Amino acid sequence: MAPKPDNHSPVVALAGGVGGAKFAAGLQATLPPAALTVIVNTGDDFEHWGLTICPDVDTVLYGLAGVNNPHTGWGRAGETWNVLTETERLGGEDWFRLGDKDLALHLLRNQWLKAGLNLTEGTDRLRRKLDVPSRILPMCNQPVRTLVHTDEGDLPFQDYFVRRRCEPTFRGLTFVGAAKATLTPEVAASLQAASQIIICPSNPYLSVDPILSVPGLRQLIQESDAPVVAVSPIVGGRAVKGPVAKMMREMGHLKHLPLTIVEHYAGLLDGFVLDQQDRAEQSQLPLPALTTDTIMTDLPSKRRLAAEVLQFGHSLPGGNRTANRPRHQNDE
Ligand code: FO1
Repeated sequence: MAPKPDNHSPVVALAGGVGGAKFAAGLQATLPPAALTVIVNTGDDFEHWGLTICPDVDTVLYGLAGVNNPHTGWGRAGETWNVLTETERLGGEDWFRLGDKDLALHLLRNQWLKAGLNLTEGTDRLRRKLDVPSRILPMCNQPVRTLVHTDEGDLPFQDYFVRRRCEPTFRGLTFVGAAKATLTPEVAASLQAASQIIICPSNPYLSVDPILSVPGLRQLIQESDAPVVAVSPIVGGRAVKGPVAKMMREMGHLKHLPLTIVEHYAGLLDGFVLDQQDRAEQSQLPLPALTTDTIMTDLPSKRRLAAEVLQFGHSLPGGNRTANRPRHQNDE
């Protein structure tokens, strides 16, 4: 039986950007202080204005610090845009909107990275400065960059997502650099000590797969005694936010999207949480499922969902996943 959550046996969440950050905020508000560790996608990271930008790490950081922009989901609340406006006036690139407060964080992190801190250390410094009680762990310290294959050719992730607004038809992904990435001691230790592992309602292809592409990470989840639960990012056959449903359609998945996601995570899950609007899909699922309201509009709804998912996870035996274990490239 996996241990109960405390500072030594954390609940570990795998998260991408906005959906992951919202759910992680609910977990943080529900669990004892420091009982949550969030492993975050860095496949969206890129270099812009000479700075390393870590959108998902920062979205989780700002969300857990309660300083995020509630309208966009990314960036800071109460942001100003002086640098961006002036950059635009001088003919610089303005398609990726970095606000003044956000930029301050980037300048500082860049200094630390240049001085020799790794991304895990830099992120930990930032979360302490923002009084975040949870640990935020980048999935790895080496650069892994998501490359999106589209009908218009290959696009770096932010070009596809922000500059092109996910318009090109999706054909597939490569996580460039993943094969050379190494598991950090912090990520490995947190997964080994986890009382429960939760895959947040993030895009399985864009946000979670890069995390699972870090060599050894998938195997640690498969070997864990802790129950592993994924929360669906689909509500009523559509994405709550972002392009997941569009991408699934472009891959030929036209219906039964919750089942498609469960199959995508085959061999990893003990349980699945789907939205009440997709209730009809539950009977198709080959594993225990919880059907509930997964829409998170405010802190009480985030907290309610988090509490339900935690309770569901702890009702599951865990560590019983070998029967439906798939053959993955990095499996023996
Ligand atoms: N998303 C946008 O759609 N437009 C932006 O201009 C933009 C700027 C931005 C700046 C900092 C940051 O941390 C995130 C930002 N995002 C922006 C969000 C982000 O690029 C994506 O939502 C994620 O990469 C997908 O999870």
